[in-house]
Amino acid sequence: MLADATLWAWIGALGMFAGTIPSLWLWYRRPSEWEYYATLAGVTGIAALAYAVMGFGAGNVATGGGVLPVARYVDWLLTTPLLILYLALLARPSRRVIVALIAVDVVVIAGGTVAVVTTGFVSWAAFGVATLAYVGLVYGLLTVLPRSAASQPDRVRAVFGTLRNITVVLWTLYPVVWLLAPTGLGLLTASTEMLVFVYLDFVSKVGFAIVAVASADAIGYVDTVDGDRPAAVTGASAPADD
Ligand code: RET
Repeated sequence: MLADATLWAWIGALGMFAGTIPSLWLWYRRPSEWEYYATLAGVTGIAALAYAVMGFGAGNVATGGGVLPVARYVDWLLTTPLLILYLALLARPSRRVIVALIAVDVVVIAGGTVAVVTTGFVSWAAFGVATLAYVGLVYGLLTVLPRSAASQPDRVRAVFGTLRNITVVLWTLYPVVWLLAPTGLGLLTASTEMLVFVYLDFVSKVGFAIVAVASADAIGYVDTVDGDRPAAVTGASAPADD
């Protein structure tokens, strides 16, 4: 069982590493659009590291509620905000909206973490809080971000729509897998859970990055909120600049 989970982790690490190369390449070729490619490279690069840690069998912490794969939850905590940030770099909402979406996302992942390390009522309550936060996040992705994206040119709106849909559909499978896995109802084994999460992570990160890179022409059309020069030129107006 453990050997299987380790194998899947290494497959994940290799896949994520390979999936980082196109973003690094564009970062190098188009330095003026660096925030976009750095965000994408961060998503897959962090995941490659996290899977390598899991491949070495490190980072599993035994807790009262069960084993917490720290690398996985740290990965999610860092990369899900980056994926949201990429959507925001296309839709260009206000900074407040970006902060709110990322804050809600952190509640989702933190709630999931608490649910893993606790048992009984506390665990299910944490799962409930995380799920409610997730519903709020989906609302933001389906209604708030598109309102900002509406003022973007057609090409930007189309790419935003595709990436946003990939995100909403795939992310929604995570709590389902979590529920079926040993963390929830225990209908899946730990190695099947690992396999399914590697697959989901791969499509939601590398799939996202490949669609983003293949549609990178759209970046040239993005209108920033507080000015009509590209963020890479004004610097100050770019949400990624903190
Ligand atoms: C948990 C359990 C608690 C309830 C919910 C969850 C949602 C997790 C999500 C994770 C997404 C991860 C991604 C990783 C890599 O790209 C924490 C499983 C709602 C949405 C996209």
